[in-house]
Amino acid sequence: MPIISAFEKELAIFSDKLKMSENIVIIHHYNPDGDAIGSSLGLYNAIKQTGKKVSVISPSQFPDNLRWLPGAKDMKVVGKKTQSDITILDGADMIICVDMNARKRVGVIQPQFDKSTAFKALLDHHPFVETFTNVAIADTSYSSACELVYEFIENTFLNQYFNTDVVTCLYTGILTDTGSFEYNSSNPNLFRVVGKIMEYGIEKNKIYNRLFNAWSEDRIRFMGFVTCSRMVVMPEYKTAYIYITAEDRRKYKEKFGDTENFVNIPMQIKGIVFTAIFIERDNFIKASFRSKGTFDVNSFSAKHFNGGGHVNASGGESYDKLDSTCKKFEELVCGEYAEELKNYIY
Ligand SMILES: [Mn+2]
Repeated sequence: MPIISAFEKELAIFSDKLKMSENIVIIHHYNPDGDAIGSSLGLYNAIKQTGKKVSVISPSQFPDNLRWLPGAKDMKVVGKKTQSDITILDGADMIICVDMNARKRVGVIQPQFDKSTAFKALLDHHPFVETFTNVAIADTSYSSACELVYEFIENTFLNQYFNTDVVTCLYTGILTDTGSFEYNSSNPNLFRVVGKIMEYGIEKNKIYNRLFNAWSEDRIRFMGFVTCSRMVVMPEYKTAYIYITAEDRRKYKEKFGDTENFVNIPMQIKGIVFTAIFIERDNFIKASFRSKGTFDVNSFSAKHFNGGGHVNASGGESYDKLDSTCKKFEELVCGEYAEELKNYIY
């Protein structure tokens, strides 16, 4: 049974408002990934066919390997510098937020977002969803916002607008948020949705190659360097982490998204259950965490690194220097979390 059937009341309100609205804006979280872009564009391509005015705002730049997605060229990408130019929210009578659990995740457009009197709605699959919209359909059983958007379209008047473009976008987010069905993918409903998507005749292998076999030579060499010289393994604690300096990023001509999956590299070592990456950015250290099993990196990051996300994948940040951030992480692993990690069975 579709997960969305538990949201009968919300679905009715959401669908009615959407039917009545004439100027719809879709927003996802800043630093968008395949799921944020895929769910926005999947919904966009469906709503576009109704004749309503619809647009997607990306609160920051998005990875190059998503540029080919149907509708990507129509997205309004907001940067720090263009913040004041954004008046597009002014005429909106409905704002749909996808793949985000808190208003601060809209990034630089938050002032406009807060000011807007448009009806606000949310489709999300993160834990700890803040109440910041008029209606919300949010459930962590979904692998991805894209799986949820599929069910949303399926259960509203939009269901007549499924086509190859719509499902190509949705399949993209499902692939990226599950690591090609490696994690977050144990719910049978996901495979029901994927089965439906396949019926539209998507170019499954081409999508995979465009997403995952599309790096620059510099990035592949960067990955090799990082694995060789920037990976710290703590076998006793089943933990490993990677750190990257600003100089490393310059040397390997880092482009947006290049370091995206580096946090998963140490996870391929037998026995490792907890990984982290710390990247020296302009004014802060960007952190990401991954785990296998029940070790909760969402609360780990929320407690120690000003972040959050999912049980097995989360982000965070630190305003210390890179070396003291790494030291803090090692101290947590060897201290507060030592017993849990040493005895962790997976
Ligand atoms: Mn997501």
